Amino acid sequence: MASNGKGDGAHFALDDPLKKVDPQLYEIILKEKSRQRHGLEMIASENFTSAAVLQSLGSCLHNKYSEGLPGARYYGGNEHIDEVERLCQQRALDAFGLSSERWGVNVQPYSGSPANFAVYTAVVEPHGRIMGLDLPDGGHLTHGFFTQTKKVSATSIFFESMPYKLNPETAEIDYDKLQETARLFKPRLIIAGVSCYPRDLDYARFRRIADDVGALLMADMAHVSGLVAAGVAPSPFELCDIVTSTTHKTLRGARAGLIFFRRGVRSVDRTGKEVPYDLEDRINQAVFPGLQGGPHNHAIAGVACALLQAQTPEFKLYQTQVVANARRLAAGLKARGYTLVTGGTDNHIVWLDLRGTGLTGAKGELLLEAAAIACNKNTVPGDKSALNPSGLRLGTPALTTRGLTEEHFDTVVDFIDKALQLAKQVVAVSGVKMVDFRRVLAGEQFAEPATKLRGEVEAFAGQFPLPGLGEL
Ligand code: DSN
Repeated sequence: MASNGKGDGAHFALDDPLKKVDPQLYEIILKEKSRQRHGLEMIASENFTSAAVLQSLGSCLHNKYSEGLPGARYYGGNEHIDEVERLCQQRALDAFGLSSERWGVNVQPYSGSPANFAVYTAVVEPHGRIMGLDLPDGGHLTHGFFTQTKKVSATSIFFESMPYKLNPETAEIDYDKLQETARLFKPRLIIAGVSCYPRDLDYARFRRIADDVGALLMADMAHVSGLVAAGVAPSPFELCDIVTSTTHKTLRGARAGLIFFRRGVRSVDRTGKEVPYDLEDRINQAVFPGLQGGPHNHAIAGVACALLQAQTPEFKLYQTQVVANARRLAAGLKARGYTLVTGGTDNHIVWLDLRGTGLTGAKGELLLEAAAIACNKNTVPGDKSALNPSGLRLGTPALTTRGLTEEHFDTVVDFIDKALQLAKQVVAVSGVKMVDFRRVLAGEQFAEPATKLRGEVEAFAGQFPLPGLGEL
């Protein structure tokens, strides 16, 4: 429908559909749906959630305020909201094989970043010390990123953060150096978590380091929580005090966050007295009233539903395929001469190092986007600036949800290679400046090969169903 963007006039009925009330917005959503359907989604943190999760998100639960916890709310009318939240809590424990005697969970964080910040405010005093993997080495902003000139993340503004890094030789986490630095820095909290790292974490090593310096150990398993639930990646629960996660990446649920915290005995002191954990109240109070207001009950329902799905055999098969596809993607790219950070993958991430190709992450990302392949530029270990990264992060969760298997990823490798070869040809004409690269790519000289490649990708992607979506 053509649209003037103003709907059908000044009046609307509360039951009118979006298409009628707001055709401009409706059309934008349809365009995004088409982009998702006809492109290849390879952003490692994205996924396509199910119809049942989307239905929960669009439900009447959205309308309700419920500050507080189940059974202790600041608003009336919450008997069913309490049921939803308790169901979500129980399923979160079940999905990761946890007993409610040893673990509790807060399911109210709006997403992963607020979940992490809530933990810090709960267990670290203002300007207390935190250690996380440096962002250019694959860590997340919320793990404390700062530069020489700027405290970028609020974690580094309100707490003192000290990064640990990858070993430049192996590109794997430098645990020896982490131990050495931790002994000097004496952090209150160490974070074992990543945003771009294709290898399993050694939680036992993290635990030993945390114990050595008397720190709490928090895992941020946002990227791998689906793999953990399916048992295809190591579980952080046995060895950590606190575990946070988002719920919409490999876990494939609604967008939200979770904080798991230990209950029961933390240690036994020299006199034989048991020292209990004191995390539960601190963390619950940091989430509300410390940082958040009313929980997003529709999202909590969407997470509850995804956590039920995460306990099925289908989900285990899906996660096994996610990893198999990532391995095939890595092998295919290596066979074509590309360099991968760490040389391969254990999980859903493939980390491409473009140094030495004449390309940067931004140029690679732009050309892939022109070819309807979505991924993101990413620093690689050794990069001097997070603003001009030399790598690309690719992921398999979203395409695996659409049904792609290993042989389909051979075709995906072919498309990526074609796009990056084309990018090199563009650079040969444009030179290194991004502004010139954009201009030459958009110009006549490369219109035909770029359009042809995009057409091939769109025809390929269009064969695979996009789950979960009805009209929109
Ligand atoms: N977790 C980030 C990512 O990996 O894309 C977003 O915050």
